[in-house]
Amino acid sequence: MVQAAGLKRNGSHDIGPVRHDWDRSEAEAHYALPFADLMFRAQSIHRENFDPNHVETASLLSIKTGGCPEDCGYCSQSAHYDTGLKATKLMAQADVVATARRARDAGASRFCMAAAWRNPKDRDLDEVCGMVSAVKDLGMETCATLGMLTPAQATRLRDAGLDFYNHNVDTSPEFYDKIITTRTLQDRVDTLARVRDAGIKVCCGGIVGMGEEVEDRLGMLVLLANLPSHPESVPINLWNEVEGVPVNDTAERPDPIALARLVAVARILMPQSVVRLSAGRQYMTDELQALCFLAGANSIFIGDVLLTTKNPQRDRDANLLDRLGVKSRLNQVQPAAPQSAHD
Ligand code: SAM
Ligand code: DTB
Ligand code: SF4
Repeated sequence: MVQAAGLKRNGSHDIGPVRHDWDRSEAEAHYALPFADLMFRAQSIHRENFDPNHVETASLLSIKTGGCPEDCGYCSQSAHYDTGLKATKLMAQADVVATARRARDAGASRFCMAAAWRNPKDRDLDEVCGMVSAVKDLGMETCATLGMLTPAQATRLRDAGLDFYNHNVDTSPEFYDKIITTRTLQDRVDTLARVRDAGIKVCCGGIVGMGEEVEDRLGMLVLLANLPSHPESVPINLWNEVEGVPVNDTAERPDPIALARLVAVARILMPQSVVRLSAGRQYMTDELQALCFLAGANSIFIGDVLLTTKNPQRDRDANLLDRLGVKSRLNQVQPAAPQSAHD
């Protein structure tokens, strides 16, 4: 068996440099460690790089919903499937800014604007750049996810004040073709390079629970960790059920312990990246979320909806973070009802 790099017999470890040459067998070796050793290693690395008692809070808005020409087999917004979702036009800037302000006042520090496009048309980008600048003026970090970008479009978004661009690899190279056929993994990697070259921070992760094997989940993490720079944000989505999409035929929700192990491996492979527990927290118990925070997750989406699917209610999140003694903007703006840590 491959030795999990840097782990000493007593469970302590040497924290090496940030690496971009991970082998899948190393990820597998970490994943297979006794749970206590894996969690200790991940938590130690987490503490070297982050405040272990802080969780970032981001908020999402679908600024253009549905009717998407891509065939992502998990997505409610693809025009290829009958999901019952009504397609809408691009929202007006004033409505987007009003939503961002409410999200900020409810405790979000980052606002992510998502559009169901294969790629933005230049006239749409004019509109989105206006939204980005206006949301930035609210004092929030800005993020957008609009599909594939040209270099010139990435530069325009940066000039408008975009801090992050979300574009996911979604799954392992081996499983990718079973889920999406209308754009290749290489197309995605090319967009990520354009975003990076424009000086925008990268948010890139994927989905688990679509019927992939553990090796695919680890393959996805290795793919992310071996990009020329680690994404600053790594969203790990648990597939949120959607009627009418092909993933329904293969989906299998991961064992909760497997999910905590995966988060720990993400933390070890990408020690300085913010790891976000993204979609699918609605299916997670408080205890599993706590384990994932221990494993190194340090960001969540807040708000009752993500784009088209459900997210835990704000009060539940505020209460959970409060019971864990986690500091976040969520607790600062409206503290959860007091509850003893010993209840
Ligand atoms: N259309 C753009 C794109 O695909 O790049 C941006 C929006 S898309 C909804 C962003 C990401 O959300 C996807 O890449 C996928 O990882 C995630 N996602 C979409 N539907 C999901 C679902 N039902 N459950 C979990 N994650 C999902
Ligand atoms: C990401 O990785 N997760 C977010 C964000 N990037 C854009 C999207 C989750 C979407 C969940 C399905 C939905 O609500 O439609
Ligand atoms: Fe379109 Fe994005 Fe959904 Fe794929 S994930 S169908 S690109 S909105």
